[in-house]
Amino acid sequence: MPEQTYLNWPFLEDSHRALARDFRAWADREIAPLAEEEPSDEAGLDALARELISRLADGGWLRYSVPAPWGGIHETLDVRALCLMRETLAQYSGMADFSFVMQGLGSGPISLFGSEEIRRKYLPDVAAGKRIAAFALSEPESGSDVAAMTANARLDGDTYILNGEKTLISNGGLAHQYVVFCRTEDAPGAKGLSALVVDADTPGLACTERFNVIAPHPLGRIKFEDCRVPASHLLGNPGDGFKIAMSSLDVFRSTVGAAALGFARRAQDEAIAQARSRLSFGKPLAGYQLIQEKIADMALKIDAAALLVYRSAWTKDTQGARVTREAAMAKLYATESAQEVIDQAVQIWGGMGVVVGSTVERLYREIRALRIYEGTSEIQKLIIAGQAIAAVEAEEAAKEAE
Ligand code: COS
Repeated sequence: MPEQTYLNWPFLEDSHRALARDFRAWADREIAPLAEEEPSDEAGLDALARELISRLADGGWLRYSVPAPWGGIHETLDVRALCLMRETLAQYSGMADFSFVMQGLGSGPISLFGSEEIRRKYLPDVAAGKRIAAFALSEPESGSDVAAMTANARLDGDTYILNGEKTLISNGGLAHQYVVFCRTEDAPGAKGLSALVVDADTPGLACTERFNVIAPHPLGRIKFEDCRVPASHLLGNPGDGFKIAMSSLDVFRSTVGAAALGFARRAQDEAIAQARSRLSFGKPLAGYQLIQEKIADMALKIDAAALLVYRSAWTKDTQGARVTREAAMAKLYATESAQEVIDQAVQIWGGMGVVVGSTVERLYREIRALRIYEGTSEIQKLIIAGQAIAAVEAEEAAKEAE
């Protein structure tokens, strides 16, 4: 079991400590037996995702994905709980982490901006695992540059007519509903976007491709051809789409860092176990200073990442405001450093570390996408720099105004 002293940090409350303990005990029973499963075909992946969602729902854990009035545990999404749970699941299985978080991210815009009617219609079923959720933002020609999207919806009476394409959508082809970001207004760039909840069985909606990625997860391309979506499925106001997307990412980006942290902790455990048991030149690897240096680097990076992740989650939970900067730092550092930690774990495992099916080999593939999705590392750097410069400019402007 990985080192647990971080659970005593002041960012967490006793309820979080209890959650971490109970959830780990549950995951040990219910998720560990599925951890080695890595189907690469569509049917196998979908079956595994459904099984994981059903187990998480039966355990009551998906209730952390939505707010209390609509089937959830907490009044608002509790980012520290989400982080602890992703961190734990990632230590067992990347797919379990994926299936868990997509219920939250896929329904996050509904939790944050949905009308009472829309929340009541979708969220309790998401919390019960009866509906699978998806977040449809990226397009073939618009990933980092969200404002460049071309999917569009035009109002016709009391329905929107939606056209366009979304790609690399998690749960694409498996989900029961998609939060689709699209252009509805004449306003340029970010100001013209809106968010609509679209049922998967809407005529004109089709999953046209499934992607085979290095760490298999259900990912699809979704096409919308004259899909009629009730106007009541609009989240927030027309033109709020960009803010809805960014506010959702403000909640979930810290949790990406937490998942990376889980992969890194598992890699460190695997590395230490190997370093202690593997003999080389007559003594365990752990007796060599070059190996000790790697283990020290791992421990340092893991603690630094955990500090950034739980600082960001705590800030969001206790201050409620935008945590764009904190979340960007947490995601950037935790994912980049986890990649380095896992790479060193593979190095300590030597040849066995690159044999397909070994735990460190799986982690090596699992971590890679986290440096890309929900904002690439490069985008996180732009956000951090932008905020640092803006803070100095704001201070100067305040001084001038005095
Ligand atoms: N919460 C609420 N509002 C936000 C926000 C947030 N976190 N971030 C930005 N906004 C608002 C801004 O306040 C601004 O509103 P006003 O025009 O009313 O002032 C508006 O949104 C535009 O913001 P900004 O000018 O900062 O946007 P930019 O176009 O400069 O930059 C980046 C946006 C590049 C940072 C953004 O597009 C981004 O994060 N891209 C990555 C997207 C991503 O994660 N893609 C992966 C798909 S999900 S797997």
